[in-house]
Amino acid sequence: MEKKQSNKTALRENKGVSKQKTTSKEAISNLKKNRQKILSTDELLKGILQRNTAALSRSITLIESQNEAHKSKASTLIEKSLEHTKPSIRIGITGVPGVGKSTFIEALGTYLTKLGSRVAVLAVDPSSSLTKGSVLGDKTRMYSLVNNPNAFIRPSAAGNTLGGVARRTRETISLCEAAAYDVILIETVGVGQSETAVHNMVDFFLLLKLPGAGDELQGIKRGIIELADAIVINKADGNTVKSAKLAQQEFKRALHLYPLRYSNWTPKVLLCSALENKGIENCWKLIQDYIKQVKKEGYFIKKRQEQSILCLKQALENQLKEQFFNTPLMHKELETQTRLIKLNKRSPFAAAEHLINVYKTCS
Ligand SMILES: Nc1nc2c(ncn2[C@@H]2O[C@H](COP(=O)(O)OP(=O)(O)OP(=O)(O)O)[C@@H](O)[C@H]2O)c(=O)[nH]1
Ligand SMILES: [Mg+2]
Repeated sequence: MEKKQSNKTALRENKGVSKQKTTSKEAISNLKKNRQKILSTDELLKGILQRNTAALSRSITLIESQNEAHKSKASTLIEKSLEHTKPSIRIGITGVPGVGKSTFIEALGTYLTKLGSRVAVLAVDPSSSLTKGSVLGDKTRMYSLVNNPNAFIRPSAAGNTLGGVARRTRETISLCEAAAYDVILIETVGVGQSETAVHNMVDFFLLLKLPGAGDELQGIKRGIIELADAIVINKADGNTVKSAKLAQQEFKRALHLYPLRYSNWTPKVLLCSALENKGIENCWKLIQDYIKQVKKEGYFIKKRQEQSILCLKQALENQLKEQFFNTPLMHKELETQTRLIKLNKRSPFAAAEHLINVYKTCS
C-alpha cells in the first residue's frame, strides 16, 4: 500500500494560488492611461504644491526635454511656480570622486528628515549625465534616503553642456522649493567647472576632503578653497582618525592665509565619518550657524539676488550666442571670415565687426 505523503516534506506540491479574479483589465488600462496622460501646467503645478513626487518628477522631465513645445510648457510652469516657492536652504557638496559625497548626503539627509525636514537631493555632473553613470551610483549609495518619504532624489540633469545642466538644476531647485522641500542638497564632482556652477546656485558650499592632506595641500585647487564655506574631512574613522586630525590642523592654518570674505564668515574645518554617521550633527550645526549669521547681516538674500542676476547674464550670453550662430547665413559668413583670417587677409577684430554687422542687418 502506498504510504500517504507527509505534509512536512519539501517534495510535496501544494495547489498553486490561482489568478486573482478581481484583476480587471479595465483597471490596468486606466492605470496605464493615467501614467501616459499628458498633464497641463496647472495640473502639474497643483501636484507639485500638493507635494506629489510623481508630479514633481514629471515636471523635471519636462524641464529636461529638448522638444520645443515642452520647452515653452516648462517655462510657463517655472514662471507659475515662482510665486509659490517656500523658504529653503540650498547646500552644495563637492569633492573628488570617491571622497564620500553621496554617503555624506545619505547621512545628512537622513538626519535632517529625522529632525522633521523634507530634503531634496540633486546632482550636477555633466560628464556622467551622458552615460547616466551617476544615476546608479547615487541611488545605490543612498539606499535609505531613496525609500524615505520625506526625501526626493533626482540624479544629474540630462544635457551635454555644463550651461544646460546648470540651467535645468536651477529650475529644478525652483520646483523643489514650490514643493516645499526645506533643504536642497546638490552633489557635484570636484573636477572641472561644475563646482563653480553649483557654487553660484547655493547658499552654503561644502568641500569634502580625504584625510592625509599633507602632500595634497600642495596640489590643492586654490579656487575651490576660496569657494568653500566649510571643509569637512570625511572618512575620519578606523586608523585614519589621526591623519584626519592632522589634515584638519593643516587646513585650518591654510585658511588663515585667505582674505576675509564678503559674507564675513570664516570657513571652518570639521571632521566626520559619513559611513559611521559621526560628525554629521556638527556639520548641520555649522551650516545653521552660517545661515543665522548671514541672514542677520542681510547677506543671505543679497547673495541669492546676486546669483539670480549672474544667472540672467549667463543666460543672455548663451542665448545671444546661440541665436548669433544659428542661421545658415551666419555659418557661411563665419566660414568665409575664418578662411580670410587663416590667409592673414583679415584681422580677427575686423572679422568680428563684419560678422556683427551682417547679423544686425539680417535680424
Ligand atoms: N571608511 C569610510 N568610507 C567611506 C566614508 N564615506 C564614504 N565611504 C566609502 O567611500 C566610497 C565612495 O563613496 P561615495 O559616497 O560614493 O563617494 P562620492 O564622492 O559620492 O563618489 P562619486 O559620486 O563617484 O564622485 C564608498 O565605498 C563608501 O562606502 C567614510 O566616512 N568612511
Ligand atoms: Mg556620488
